[in-house]
Amino acid sequence: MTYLAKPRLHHPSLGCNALGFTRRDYEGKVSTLCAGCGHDSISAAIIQACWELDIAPHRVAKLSGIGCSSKTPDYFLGQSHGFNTVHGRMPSVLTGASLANRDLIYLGVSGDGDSASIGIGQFVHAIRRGVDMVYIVENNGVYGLTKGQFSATADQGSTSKKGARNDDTPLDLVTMALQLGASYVARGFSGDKRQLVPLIKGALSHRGAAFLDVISPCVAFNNHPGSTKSYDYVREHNDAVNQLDVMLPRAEIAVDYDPGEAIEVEQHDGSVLRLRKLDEAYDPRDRIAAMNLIQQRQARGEVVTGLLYVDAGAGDLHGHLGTVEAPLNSLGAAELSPGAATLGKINAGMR
Ligand SMILES: Cc1ncc(C[n+]2csc(CCOP(=O)(O)OP(=O)(O)O)c2C)c(N)n1
Ligand code: SF4
Ligand SMILES: [Mg+2]
Repeated sequence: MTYLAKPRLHHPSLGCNALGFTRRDYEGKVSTLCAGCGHDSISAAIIQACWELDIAPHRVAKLSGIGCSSKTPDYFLGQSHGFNTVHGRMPSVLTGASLANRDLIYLGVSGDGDSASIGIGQFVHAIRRGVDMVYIVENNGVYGLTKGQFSATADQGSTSKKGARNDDTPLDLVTMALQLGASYVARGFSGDKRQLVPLIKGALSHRGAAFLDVISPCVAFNNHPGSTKSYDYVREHNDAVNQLDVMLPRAEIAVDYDPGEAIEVEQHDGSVLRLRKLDEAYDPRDRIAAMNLIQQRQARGEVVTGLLYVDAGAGDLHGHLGTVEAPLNSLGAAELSPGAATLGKINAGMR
């Protein structure tokens, strides 16, 4: 029933952002996912983050693969560019689009099946190349769309709805992203909007490969007592290392943190990430420490969340390749043709 359209009427009391848009202007079609699916909460957090950051919807390109998670770009940012790729192929299409037009903000949305199984090679290379993007995996530990088979992120010893045990070793996409050189790495939980919205805002303000793994329970197939991706399990085992707020260069934001030790990280665009430490010893600028902590806590069955790593000075694929600033479709013959004299020099150099 994806033909369902939301009423365009805006209540006059709805607040506007600096562009004059209400939150409704960032919504998409009515979701057709199961009621209570974590993925819908992530869509709501993306809407909130883009609205709060005053991002014009037409400046966003949202790309996805196949799965319930990959359907979600239809349910947010209805005025943005969108491309739904073949299963697991979102990262390469996003890479190509980003190279062709660096003016847009690239938001890749994927699932644990889409990224950790069929698309694992694509995930690895997009991260390793430092594509300037926000890459969100909506991680429920199962292939929701095809009725709940274990995915590669399902924990060893966790059980399916019918009681079958998963004996395979899980892939941890956060640890992989850290090892592959992602410059902004976070883990969130769809049931914690207060934590998730700032994590997405920080990622949208970041230049380089930003990766977010969001635990997102599948209420139809993976929300039972033997699951480690259920609402109950994640609430009980969630170990948040910090609380983030994003301060834009133009506006002071009131932060409702309790007093405590804080770290401030300034990003390329002048925005400041303010992190209040919940784990006093944790420094999100130390990649190795992040990998160690995740492994230690994982061995204890805990789910570490928060902004796990950030390198605000990291480069991106455009910097590595020295690409032009202008979108390729705006270049004319004068920029594209080197001219007879230059061609002559190149040819002479090869003789
Ligand atoms: C090439 C190909 N192989 C297999 C499928 C079947 N298929 C559709 S979605 C999916 C997995 C989706 O799992 P995930 O990415 O975790 O998304 P979720 O539905 O859990 O959000 C599979 C295997 C397909 N559509 N295309
Ligand atoms: S099957 Fe699972 S992942 Fe898919 S919409 Fe339903 S609850 Fe969400
Ligand atoms: Mg899944």
